[in-house]
Amino acid sequence: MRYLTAGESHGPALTAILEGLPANLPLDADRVNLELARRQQGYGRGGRMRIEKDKVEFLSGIRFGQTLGSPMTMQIKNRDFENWRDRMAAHGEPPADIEMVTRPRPGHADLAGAQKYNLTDIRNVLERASARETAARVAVGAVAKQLLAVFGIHVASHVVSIGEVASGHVDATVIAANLAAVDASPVRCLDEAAAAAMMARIDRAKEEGDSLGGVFEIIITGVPVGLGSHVHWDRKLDAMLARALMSIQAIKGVEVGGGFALAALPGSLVHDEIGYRDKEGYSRLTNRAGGIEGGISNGEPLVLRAAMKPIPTLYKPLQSVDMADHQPFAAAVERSDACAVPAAAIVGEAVVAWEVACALQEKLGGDSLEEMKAHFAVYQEMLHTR
Ligand code: EPS
Repeated sequence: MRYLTAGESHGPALTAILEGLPANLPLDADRVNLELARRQQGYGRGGRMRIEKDKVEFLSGIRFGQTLGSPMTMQIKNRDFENWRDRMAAHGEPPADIEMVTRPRPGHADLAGAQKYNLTDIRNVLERASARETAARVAVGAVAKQLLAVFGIHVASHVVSIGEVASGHVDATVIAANLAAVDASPVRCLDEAAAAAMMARIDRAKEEGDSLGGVFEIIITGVPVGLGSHVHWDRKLDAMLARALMSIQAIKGVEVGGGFALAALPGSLVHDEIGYRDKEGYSRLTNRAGGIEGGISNGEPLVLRAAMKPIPTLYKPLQSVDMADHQPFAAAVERSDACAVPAAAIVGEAVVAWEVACALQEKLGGDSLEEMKAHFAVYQEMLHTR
């Protein structure tokens, strides 16, 4: 399975094309819209989210609520396009009073993008580099989640830290079982004291014209043994998941299971001991591996974390150089999010859901949902004989 997204932040719409989905998968548009709404939440979001109310439209690949096996097109309109019609017009001349963006923001794709693509107006870079694109990826992930749910696989997430404010430890299984409570927190954090401190920290960053990053955790339960493979680098499940998470705007690091902390421990305190029970089969007594050994899912929940850097669009100006005259400047912006870590966690759920769905589809094969289900049943039986 594969997908592409297209669309500029202030263009008419975002589009995603998904290919390789099995036929006969029931798809509920409301569940896609629910995921889109989850991404729009979060303490610290800026003015743009008051304009947008993301809704999906299916343009192909589905009939009477079920996939056809043909490429699926999804579209999310940008309401803000109404305010940008002239400046983002597909044809004609630019309006006489158009303001070119020539001042690159440190930390954004602005300068490197303009240099690479030989563009004089940085808007031609930032429109696509914008995290607006993640709305399309959340729609894609919402489809993947509906496929995964058929096989009892569920994806959850929560925010572990914002700036220097960290949540107390909450077990991954508690998060997976209490996703509605996580969603009810404006910072998507179950530790109420930490959540209050995170919001206070975001308020302070806003007052100071600054922005904040943080860390979120993704938990996927119900993943069967055997997704991904040890045989090739690009089939390793942890590699697929890390790449997907790193591809989210502003993500600078990914951990699997115990992650970086494991490097400081001896092996005897790291590796998960193996147990066996007659009816349930094999298990791990701990899950420091984050559910993946040798690039293969081992039947334990997948646990991944991603670190998001602070958003580079700041009210507090940083030193940069104008591309029009190479003169230094330090200018403020008009509109930005102070913190988008809670939203990024939803995007993380989506991209990970897609990768797990791809690995499941590769494991089971099949052009229809019925075929996938039949292969799944055979595989489950085989596992019980090992
Ligand atoms: C973004 C800048 C802001 C964010 C945007 C990402 O948009 P604008 O430039 O229109 O104020 O709100 O995020 C979204 C629109 C979204 O849907 O997440 C950026 O520069 O990356």
